[in-house]
Amino acid sequence: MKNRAVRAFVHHWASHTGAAAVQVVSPADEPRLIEEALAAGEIQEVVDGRYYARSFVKDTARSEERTFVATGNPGDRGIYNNWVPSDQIRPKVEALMKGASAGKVMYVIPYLMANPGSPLAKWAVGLELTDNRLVVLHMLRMTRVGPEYLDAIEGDVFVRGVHVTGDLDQLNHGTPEDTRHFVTFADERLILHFGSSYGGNALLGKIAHGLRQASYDGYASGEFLAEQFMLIGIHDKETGRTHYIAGGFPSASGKTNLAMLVPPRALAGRYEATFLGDDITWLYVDPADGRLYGFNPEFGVFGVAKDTNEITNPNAMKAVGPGSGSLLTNVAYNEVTKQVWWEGLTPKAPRDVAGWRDWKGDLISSRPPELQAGAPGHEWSHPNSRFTARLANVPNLSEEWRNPRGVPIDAIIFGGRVHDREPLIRALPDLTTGVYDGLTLGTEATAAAEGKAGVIRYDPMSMRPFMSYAEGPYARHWLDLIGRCRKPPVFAHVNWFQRDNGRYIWPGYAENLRPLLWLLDLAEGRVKGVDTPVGVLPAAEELNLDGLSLAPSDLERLLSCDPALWREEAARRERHLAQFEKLPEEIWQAHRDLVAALTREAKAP
Ligand code: SPV
Ligand code: MN
Repeated sequence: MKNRAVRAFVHHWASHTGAAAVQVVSPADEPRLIEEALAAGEIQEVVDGRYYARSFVKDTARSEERTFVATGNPGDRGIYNNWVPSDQIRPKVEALMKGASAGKVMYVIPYLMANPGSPLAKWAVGLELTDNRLVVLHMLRMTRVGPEYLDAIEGDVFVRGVHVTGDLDQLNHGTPEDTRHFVTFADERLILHFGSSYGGNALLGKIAHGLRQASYDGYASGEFLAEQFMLIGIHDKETGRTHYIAGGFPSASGKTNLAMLVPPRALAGRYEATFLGDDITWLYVDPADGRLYGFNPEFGVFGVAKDTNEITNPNAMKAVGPGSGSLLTNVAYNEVTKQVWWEGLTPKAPRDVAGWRDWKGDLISSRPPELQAGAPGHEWSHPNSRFTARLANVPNLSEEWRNPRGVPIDAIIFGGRVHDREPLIRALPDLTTGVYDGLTLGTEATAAAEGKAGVIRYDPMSMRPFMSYAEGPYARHWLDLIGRCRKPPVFAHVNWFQRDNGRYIWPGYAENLRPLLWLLDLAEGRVKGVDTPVGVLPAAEELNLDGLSLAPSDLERLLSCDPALWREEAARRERHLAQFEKLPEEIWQAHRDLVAALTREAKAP
């Protein structure tokens, strides 16, 4: 590596962490690293060129409580970003990292979170140092890796990341003495993560750089947004046109399934859905045409395995299929047949349990017979088990995925899990109501997550765990940036999760294409919809339901809004928004407009 700042950074941290050796990684190292990881027992072979890994049992997901944003400016403190002053936390993390990689190789991973030539490329250059070979194998799938990306820059404009695994058994997980620290020093463009080897805790390009650092950079420069959004193209073979939709949904609520969807059979003759991204979108306005452009800064998919199957996500099944080189983490593994299984892959776990081990590595055959088929709390796979696949293996990958400019965004949608109040889709009249809607995005706690089942957890723009600066300025930046568009995207809120006594009313998955087509029709004036206090809803006959049988009463439920439930929600929103300092007046006005419309509805005869 030629860049002086890069060399100085590597020398400093190799010495600080006590690493025994330093290796610069490029994609050509993949076969050797795979051989080494197999020999070391860090991964095992899955039939036809795929690999399996188990994490430490207490290290299976991001830890929001142990994730911090640190800067020198107290004005960056928000409600959700866990802000701490840099000078307070930096010595603690450095002390924890001191000597903690002794005897290990420090891998140097130069990467780019964009296509080369992207207008945002300068914000996309990063360097991750890690003492974990499995993290390198993940990074080789999730990011564009290569020394050339750093050799190409002059000076020191790159994100510096250091990942030290730590002694995973000695970190006091979940106790007051928990020593895990995942810190983004956003105003220094420095990321220090200690105490995990899993997902976003360890792959620093993904959410530490791709979301936390990048959203801070986008705000500080005034140039762009970085959001936890999926990105999909919808191609109409009749008109020859393709529209692009970006969408924010809280973690693990179906972004990957939506982005990879295969149109239902009755619509497949006319429409094609193409994949651009399933988790992160960077957005900017091109002054040349005044449009919002977006691209996926990632190179791979780190998708939830649970419930992924041929019906929910056939494209994901191909992306992780034979010959894909994918990694599977914390699913169940059969060491005899070298197969993998996870809950929801098939309706029932394999009947012949010979050779099968659960995600913790325990033999299924050693369980009491009544638990061998799995049971709540005794699943074969972990609920946050994941597959790591390269974008190039996704069958419906858009041809535009290599376009450095990205794609023009026609619509932005938000969606959470809400069982009764949110209709299937409601279009929002303008940017301000769109931003207001994003800030009040909520999802119901499931039994597995914190909070009481059914209670709304607000997740502004689906960025709650990734916020790097305060919510008020965040809203302002959204209004200002998209406000520069001469042709701004349309906004809508979607909900696939309405229930009637526990039964999902909408079939979801591939059928989710239908409300999106309606939104595009609305944007182009082909349909009018029905005005309601919460936005424009489809008239029943406007939704293309070819090939789908839906009871008329279900359709009515899906396309209506209950003002009484919405008035309760408006009161909750008021408390939610009141937490945010410097919230733009336009957002409060949008809130008051909603309340006034709901009140008028209540008074109407
Ligand atoms: C998420 O939790 O939203 C993810 C997975 O995308 S991780 O990268 O682990 O954060
Ligand atoms: Mn995510």
